[in-house]
Amino acid sequence: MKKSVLVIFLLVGLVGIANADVVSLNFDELSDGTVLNTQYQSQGVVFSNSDGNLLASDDTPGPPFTAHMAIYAKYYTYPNNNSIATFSVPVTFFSVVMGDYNQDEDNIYLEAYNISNTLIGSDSDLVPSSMYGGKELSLNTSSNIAYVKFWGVGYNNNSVYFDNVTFETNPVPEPATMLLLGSGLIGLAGYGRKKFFKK
Ligand SMILES: [Ca+2]
Ligand SMILES: [Ca+2]
Ligand SMILES: [Ca+2]
Repeated sequence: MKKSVLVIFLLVGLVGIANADVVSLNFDELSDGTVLNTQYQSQGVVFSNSDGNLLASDDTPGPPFTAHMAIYAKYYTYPNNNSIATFSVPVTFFSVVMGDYNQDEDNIYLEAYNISNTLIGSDSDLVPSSMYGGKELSLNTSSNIAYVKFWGVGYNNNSVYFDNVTFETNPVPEPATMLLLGSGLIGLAGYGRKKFFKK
């Protein structure tokens, strides 16, 4: 019996692995000043910002940032704004690194919303004033994320940079795989019953 349970878990695991798709963006391939809003549309995400375009920057505050990273165009004049990532694929995991060059404490926030604009996940942290670089925020959701908002609140120019965006698409088992899994389970049930009657 224990063996069959193990096999079922293995099968379920394989279905998940076969269909999960992880996208990681580090913006390193973009040249300084590139508008990155629609650069990754074919991978299922479009970026925007409540204050205009997002640009690739070759600044390097510190790890885990790597040049290039993202910055919003008018950060000197309007610090407290939202960056938004909107998905055209079913996403259930998202992470992003946010931070800047020391100077100020930065409270960083991440929120995920579904298609009905309902909050379905969030994360937050504090980037200390002594820190050159950033921290990672992440969230997992049980339903699909339509878009995420992320922003910082700080004393000086805010947490203007973000980098290392990762998102995972919801593993949706394909009909063929489900059929295979179903027949496997029926087979296992038969095997288990045979073994039981032998005893
Ligand atoms: Ca980077
Ligand atoms: Ca800071
Ligand atoms: Ca700051």
